[in-house]
Amino acid sequence: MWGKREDMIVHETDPYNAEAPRAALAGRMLTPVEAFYSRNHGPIPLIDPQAWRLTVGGLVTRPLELSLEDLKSRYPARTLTATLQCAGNRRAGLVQVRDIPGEDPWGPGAISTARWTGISLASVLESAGVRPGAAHVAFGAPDVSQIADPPQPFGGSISLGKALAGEVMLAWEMNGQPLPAAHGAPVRVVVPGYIGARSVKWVERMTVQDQPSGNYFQAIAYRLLPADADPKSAGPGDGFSLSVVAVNADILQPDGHGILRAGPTEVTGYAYAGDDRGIARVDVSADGGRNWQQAALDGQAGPWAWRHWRAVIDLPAGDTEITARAWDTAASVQPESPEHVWNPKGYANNSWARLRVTAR
Ligand SMILES: Nc1nc2c(c(=O)[nH]1)N[C@H]1C(S)=C(S)[C@@H](COP(=O)(O)O)O[C@H]1N2
Ligand SMILES: [Mo]
Repeated sequence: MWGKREDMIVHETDPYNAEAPRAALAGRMLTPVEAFYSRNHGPIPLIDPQAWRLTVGGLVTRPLELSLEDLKSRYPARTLTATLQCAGNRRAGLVQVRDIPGEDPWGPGAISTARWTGISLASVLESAGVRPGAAHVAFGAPDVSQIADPPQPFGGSISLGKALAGEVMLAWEMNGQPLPAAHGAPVRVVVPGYIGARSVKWVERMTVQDQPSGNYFQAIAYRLLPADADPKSAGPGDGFSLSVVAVNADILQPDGHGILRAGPTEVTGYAYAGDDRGIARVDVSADGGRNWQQAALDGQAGPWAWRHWRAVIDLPAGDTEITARAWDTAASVQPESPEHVWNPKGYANNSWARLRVTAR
């Protein structure tokens, strides 16, 4: 379905929501498009690239209407490797603490990395001329979500400061291929370092404004509520808005299936931190965090990409819980327990990676 691997873990078919199994992400700096997670709140639209237009309005001196050809011919093209992580990545760990009705129990695969080709959003904003009073850039898409209350097209916004930082892109290619429908064809926003929800797919409207977007997925969903809040009655402005991704990591290999051989065992995984944070260190433990050893970090595919890591542990016979935790360059470390970060919508679980394995 949608050009994905047969072994994708499909949480929903309509709308399509799927992540790759751990093994499909292991050891790959770039995620093949067929393994890249897909997160949708409504039906995937099929858009004629010839007919597609992007309007730029709001607090600008020159409102624009741009075709795909305009984007390609008027602005300098660029390519950037960036990781996208859904705010719901690793929600399954929170669900084990307490049920989270109405949200998919994503495993560690709601994160993927691609080489994105397109243009810098800043160059479009520059050509439109941002007027005084502007503080946010809102994005609108055509996919109408029945999950929203009331049902509405998907949208969101980022601060003007982030929008003008060079890394935010309007992209039409991933990994050298035109964007497939499931990833936003013909053009999507890519906001490196922020939760995936801000990387609006099939973008057709950009509005420069003095406030964040009033869209359901900015004003109500993708906000972190206190643990005792009722998500069904949450209104605009409750909790706080999610944007920058906190330090996170998970284990990709072993993958928890089958029986391993006791003895030296290679453990690999990913670590990621948003915005100007990098991964400084990853620790791995085979005894619940009493003793840690440092993993080796694989090469870095640029400042906006995840970091893969590997360590060889001495795996005892029997059942073991392997744990891992990453530190970022600001010395933030992942919290030990999902109980500490549990929230009613199940966002931003960055507690220690934990994987149960059996060895003989
Ligand atoms: N128009 C639109 N854009 C969207 C979404 C959506 O449902 N509709 N989902 C968002 C969310 S929550 C995430 S995590 C990313 C996922 O991007 P992907 O499907 O390319 O992995 O797209 C974001 N952009
Ligand atoms: Mo997401």
